[in-house]
Amino acid sequence: MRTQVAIIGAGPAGLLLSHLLHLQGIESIVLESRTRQDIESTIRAGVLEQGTMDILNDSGVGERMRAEGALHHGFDLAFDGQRHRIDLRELTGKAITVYAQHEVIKDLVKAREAAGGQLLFGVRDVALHDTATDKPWVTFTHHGEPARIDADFIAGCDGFHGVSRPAMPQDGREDYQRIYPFGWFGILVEAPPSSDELIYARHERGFALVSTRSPTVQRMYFQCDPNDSVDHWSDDRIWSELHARTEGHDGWRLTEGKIFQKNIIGMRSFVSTPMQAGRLYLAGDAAHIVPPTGAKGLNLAVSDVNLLARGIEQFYQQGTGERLERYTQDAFKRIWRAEYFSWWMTSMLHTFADASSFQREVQRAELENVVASRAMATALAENYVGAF
Ligand code: RFL
Ligand code: PHB
Repeated sequence: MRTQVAIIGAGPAGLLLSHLLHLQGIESIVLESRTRQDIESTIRAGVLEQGTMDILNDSGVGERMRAEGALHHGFDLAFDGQRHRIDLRELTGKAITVYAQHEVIKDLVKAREAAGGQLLFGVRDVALHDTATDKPWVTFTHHGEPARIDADFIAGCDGFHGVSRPAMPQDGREDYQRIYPFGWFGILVEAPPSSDELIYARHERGFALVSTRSPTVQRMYFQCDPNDSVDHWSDDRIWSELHARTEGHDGWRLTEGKIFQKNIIGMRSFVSTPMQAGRLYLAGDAAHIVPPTGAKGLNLAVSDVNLLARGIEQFYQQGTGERLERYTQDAFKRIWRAEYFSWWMTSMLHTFADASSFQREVQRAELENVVASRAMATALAENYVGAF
């Protein structure tokens, strides 16, 4: 097989890249190790920044998001028994949309299929070759048969555990990493929303987040031991923890419902540099990870591939690699802002077992500062909506 761009991974990064390239008349083939059913049902992110919505709308895949996504103009920060609203619209003129990542995936897969795009699911043994030359190629196994794609470019969109980053030359690579000493326990619940907007809560027992998926399905998280097991958490134990961490003095109560999914996720900040070598380019979680507190991961994947698509487009249409050459440099501006913001939100809202009493008081004072100072609240809001 031969194509212009071989894309490894059908997450939001790989699928959107393939879609954006197609709109410019550039061919690609997407290789995905999981099944279509699997990628269309894995529960992950939920918050889309304005810039992400704009890219999905402008590229013609935003119809269902506009109809079914929920536009949120603010969220609450809860601590010391009080809730404080961060008014995103008033502070930034922007909003966010809550629309599940797997719904974005469904919309993109449908658009690629409608356009006759090639998505190969269930591939195995993907390996990258000659990425330092202008004739890179990929080998893999599909339906038990060995296969090969020759391409002009390879886009590594295969997430944190993929094969693309390890295939980058190790000389001159630098990785930046912070692993947090806690995880998030996530649940999906059949219930009406408890709140019109998201609630980020800091409590002595640990962080909690009340989010939503639809009028009938809610998403909630609470800070936990990353090595804990969901089997240790009965529904009753989960509810008592969530009630304790989110409810305060104003009479607001969390609505319970049937818990139909439980999972624990680890938390890390990670950046691998450079994001390109020869004809291999990394995008999304393959190159960087943020803890979910700032809701930035999916949005960064989208902004990476938007840059990469424009670079590849310039290469074919104007015959210059100038944008591609500065891809890492351009992408890094947003990436490090988002890394900073996600680290900051995580540090401000979680409890750290080894924190001294001094550190705990300073952390509380920081939250008070954020809600008392319009300047601080504006900085938080600008980062949250991605106005940078
Ligand atoms: P993905 O989504 O991991 O997709 C990579 C794809 O590559 C495939 N793959 C391979 N295919 C072929 N061969 C191989 N060797 C392969 N190895 C892997 C995988 O099967 C997969 O389909 O990466 P991508 O596209 O870069 O997208 C990144 C986002 O998925 C991620 O950043 C977000 O989900 C992070 N995130 C959030 N981001 C937000 O912007 N807003 C949020 O509200 C938000 N909440 C979250 C989150 C992530 C979470 N988890 C589970 C870590 C909440 C949670 C709980
Ligand atoms: C989610 O709804 O999954 C979600 C929302 C906000 C976050 C992280 C995850 O910061």
